[in-house]
Amino acid sequence: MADPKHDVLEMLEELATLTTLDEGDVQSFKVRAYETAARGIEAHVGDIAHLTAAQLQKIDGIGKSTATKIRELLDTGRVPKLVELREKFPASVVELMKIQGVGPKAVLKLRAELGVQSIDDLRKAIAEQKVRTLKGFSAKTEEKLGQTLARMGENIGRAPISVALPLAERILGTLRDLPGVTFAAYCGSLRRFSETIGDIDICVVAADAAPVMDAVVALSMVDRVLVKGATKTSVVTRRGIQIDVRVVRADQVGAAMLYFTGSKAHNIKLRQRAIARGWTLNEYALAEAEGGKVIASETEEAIYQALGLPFIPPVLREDSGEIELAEKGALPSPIGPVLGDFHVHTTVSGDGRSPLEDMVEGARARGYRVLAITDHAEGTLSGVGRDALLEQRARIAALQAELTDLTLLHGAELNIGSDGQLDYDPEFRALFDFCLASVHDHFDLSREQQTKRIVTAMRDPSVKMIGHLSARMIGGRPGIDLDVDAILAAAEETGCALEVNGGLPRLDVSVDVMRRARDRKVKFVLTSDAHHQTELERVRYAALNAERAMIGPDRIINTWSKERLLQWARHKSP
Ligand code: DGT
Ligand code: CA
Ligand code: CA
Ligand code: ZN
Repeated sequence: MADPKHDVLEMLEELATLTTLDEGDVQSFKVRAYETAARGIEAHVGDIAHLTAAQLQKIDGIGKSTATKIRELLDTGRVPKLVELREKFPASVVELMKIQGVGPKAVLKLRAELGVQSIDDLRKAIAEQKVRTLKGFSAKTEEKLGQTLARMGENIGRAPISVALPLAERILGTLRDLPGVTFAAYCGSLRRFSETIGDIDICVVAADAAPVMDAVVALSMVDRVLVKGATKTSVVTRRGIQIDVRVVRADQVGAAMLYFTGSKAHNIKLRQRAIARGWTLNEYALAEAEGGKVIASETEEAIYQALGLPFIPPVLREDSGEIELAEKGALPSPIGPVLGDFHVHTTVSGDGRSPLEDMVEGARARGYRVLAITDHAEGTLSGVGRDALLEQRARIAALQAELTDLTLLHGAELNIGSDGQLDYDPEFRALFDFCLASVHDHFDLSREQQTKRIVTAMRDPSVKMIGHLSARMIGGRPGIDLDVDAILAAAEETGCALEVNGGLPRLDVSVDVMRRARDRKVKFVLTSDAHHQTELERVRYAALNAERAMIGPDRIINTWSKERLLQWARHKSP
């Protein structure tokens, strides 16, 4: 097993989902138990593979029956309870729970009374107006469901990047461990860092392709095999995600990665450049059209260079002007080192999972110069009262006394109320070094109200940054309705920055909003919104997203000098 901890977490998550269905209740005691156990495992430092069931039970949140299941998974790879639940609830039924507003009770009812076994079945049932005949449903709820399905539209069947990326990394871990494998990487939309992923494409270089193909079909998450060929295998996971793995030759891996990274539109433009030079470009090589002499194939850089272009980062390969910019040598500069994080939680927030000391240690390990501790303020469900915050301030001051290079800022993530009101009072807020403010509720207000509440928060002197502007969850909740231009104008006018949240379910602000801000003097901050020490690394996802939107380092506050950074944190001005 490549990463036992990851496998255990995945099992607990699957057990929680399936048990939700089995019990018909999201709040069921058993579901909670799996979720608590997952948090315990996640927070556990050190190897879990060698722990006995009794030792596992000593980890916070793990009871006897969960400990037994973990051992079953680690020892035999087969957990009878999981097998039983999977038989009861096939993947297509579980998928119904992804629809917003459809809970376990509704899934069970739709299945028992209308025989709905998949999203397609549900579409049909809605079209035939059968759903409204069920007890607890009405014509109105049926219509709403139809609208939700329509809105999910082409994203249905696509996996959010928060699911696809960890899955892909896990598969790569397994493949890289195989003897004879010298290279394994994902390409496709995942490498371009798209928000949703149709399927996961992986390229592998190996001495012998057969063991790689065998390993792919033997992956623990595989539900069914679509194709198993000599060099290409496609499988579908139990969560319905397709994975295409191709074994390619070492001297052709550049051409393969370029081709399978896409996008298709980017590839077509490149191929046109090749043709104009009397060459061909495919997944094997850039070569002369006549005679087939290879010009470049081993690296992407060599192929771009032969085509008269600098290397184009994968996140830009959408044919949205990147080739033209590359040709002129005008691609935006890469985003330089990040000097610090401005959105970080600790165990003082109800939902934080690492103590202050660990978060500070994590920041130090990353070489940060600045770290703002921003636990949830009292207006949020998991928020903190004044006394606890003052106590935290004293702890931060004590830690600061031991630090030389790293400056700690004490802050809070304020909640933006429905009218733009903020937590505490202006005097108390003025005592913070740095506050961000974010929307955590009232998602259904009108565009006008949503815009107004955020602009009101931006104008408050204590608010230096708006956190996760739209409050969306990719693959889950849609963002709030906003007049983006009005928000951008207010950001320009007030100097209030917009957060580029690197949490994968959020990635908020979106690339789309950043693109619309390109011609304005809006400032951005890359953050991790870490609730655990290990999540500090998510700041790199924020950087990738800023890169996708072609936002240069001059607009990203936490790549500036430390002096300038602190000045902004205190006064909202550069
Ligand atoms: P997805 O999977 O829908 O999120 O998006 P992609 O971009 O990963 O698309 P996919 O998996 O169908 O194909 C992977 C890459 O392979 C794609 O980005 C470009 C390349 N590719 C696939 N089919 C074609 C094709 O017909 N022509 C060209 N030029 N490239 C193709
Ligand atoms: Ca793909
Ligand atoms: Ca594919
Ligand atoms: Zn937060």
